[in-house]
Amino acid sequence: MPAHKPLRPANVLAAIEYGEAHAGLTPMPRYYIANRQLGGALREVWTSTEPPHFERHDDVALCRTDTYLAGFVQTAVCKSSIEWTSQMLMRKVLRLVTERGYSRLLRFWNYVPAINRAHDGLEHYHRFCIGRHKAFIAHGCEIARDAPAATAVGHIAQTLAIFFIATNRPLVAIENPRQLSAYRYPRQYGPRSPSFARAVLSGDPRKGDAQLFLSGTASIVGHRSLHDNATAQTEETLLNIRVLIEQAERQCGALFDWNDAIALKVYLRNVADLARVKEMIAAVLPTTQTLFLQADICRSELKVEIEGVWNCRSA
Ligand code: 3EB
Repeated sequence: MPAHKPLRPANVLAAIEYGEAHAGLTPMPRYYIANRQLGGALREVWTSTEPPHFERHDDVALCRTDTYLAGFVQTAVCKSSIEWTSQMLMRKVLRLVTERGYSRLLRFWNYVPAINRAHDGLEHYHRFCIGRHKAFIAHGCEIARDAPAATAVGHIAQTLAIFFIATNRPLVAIENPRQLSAYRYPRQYGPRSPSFARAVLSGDPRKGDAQLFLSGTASIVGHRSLHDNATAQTEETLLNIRVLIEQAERQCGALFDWNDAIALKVYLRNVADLARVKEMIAAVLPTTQTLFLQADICRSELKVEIEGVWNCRSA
């Protein structure tokens, strides 16, 4: 939401600021990601109808409600330790959410330093994927059932930063029929496949109270990246998103209106693509708050990635 809008602090779980922290004495937990916000001054604000309680566990900042546990943690990594650090940090988060009774993984954002750079012949992103996968397996996760919706993009700071939301309510994982599930990607994309679901539904669609959390979605069909320019990639990505939402409707007996997007976040590799991509998104979702962020995307040929949260319609 725009930084100038008044907030009801009692219901704010977390506010995430990008680029530079906004001035102001807002009494809420603020997290900070150094990646530049493009053409706007929005902050990402997570709210709940339930009152939040704030805690710390070591270096993990936590906010819990009756239903959700959200948290933020970051740690310095050197290039030879990305795999190990990812595994340790992820294990810590998984243990923590389970110990507190919020064992269902809803949404993870992973900011990986120098994500496209390689160390000893293996890209940092692939090292992150190995560490994450080991942590999920060690925790007893069945990837196809338990993996959260996620985003993994480049962090311009030298830390691995993870923001997560877990819950004690059942979740439904949704896959995209146009895309091979990421956890089934062939080995050409790295020794361990990325552990995430294309989308996760939280809540009860029959009561008209449910939200669909879309993972970062890119111009991938099957397992291949398509198109070399941001315009065509955005077109393909929007189609992927439409198909994914339709799949969620079929699978969950839920109804989603395309225009009920609560918020979108768009990651752009190249600032030069901002105007065109912004225009394309405004053309299809004119009233949705959209935050544009400069970020490297996990495959070096990808120029754009889009994520969002959709509200379910009452039946
Ligand atoms: C893709 O579909 C694009 O590794 O957590 C998107 C969302 C992507 C999440 C992750 C990766 C991740 O494979 C990349």
